[in-house]
Amino acid sequence: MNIDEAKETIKAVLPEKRFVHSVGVSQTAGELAKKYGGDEEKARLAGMLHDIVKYFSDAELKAMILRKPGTWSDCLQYSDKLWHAPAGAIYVQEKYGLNDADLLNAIIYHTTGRKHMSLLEKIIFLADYIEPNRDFPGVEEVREAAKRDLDHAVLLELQKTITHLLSKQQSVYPKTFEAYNDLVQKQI
Ligand code: DGI
Ligand code: FE
Ligand code: FE
Ligand code: FE
Repeated sequence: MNIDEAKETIKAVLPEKRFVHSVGVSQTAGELAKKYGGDEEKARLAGMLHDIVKYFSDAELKAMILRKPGTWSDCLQYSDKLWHAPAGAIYVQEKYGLNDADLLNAIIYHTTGRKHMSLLEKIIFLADYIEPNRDFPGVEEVREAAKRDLDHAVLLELQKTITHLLSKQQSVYPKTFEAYNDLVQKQI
């Protein structure tokens, strides 16, 4: 599947606003890949597809995750907002035969992050947060950091996300904490 095919596919299944977000993530991911020495094509494709099952029902997402158990399956014990990420990877693998492990992991972990993220995983995690259509408190700070230091930008995103979840007394998926701890220990 190439980027144009991916774009057509998501245009058909996503509402306009989510389609525009996905195109923004694709473009931002391509720019980050160029800047940080990643595979631009793969970054753009992963960005385009990352939210492909966002509007599937919780029952469908849960069934997909149960059908293909893995390290991501524990997300079923946490917020249902996490489910579209691993389910999206399962979907593009089964429906479109995409088998690149790094691309699939970038989709699986685009919402939560995890420790020891690959370059592509960091790029998609960050692009999802800072693409041009995003507008929430603190996003500009992360955009600025992304121009200078990828790890620092990912760490800032994790810090802001965790803080936001705590402020609303919501659960935090353990892999999100692990991602934070992994990167905070690398900062001087
Ligand atoms: O699908 P998007 O809206 O583009 O963005 P996303 O896939 O990053 O979803 C983010 C949502 O997930 C946001 O509303 C916060 C929520 N969320 C719930 N629990 C957790 C969580 N995000 C993280 N990183 N960790 C959690 O434990
Ligand atoms: Fe998402
Ligand atoms: Fe995100
Ligand atoms: Fe997204």
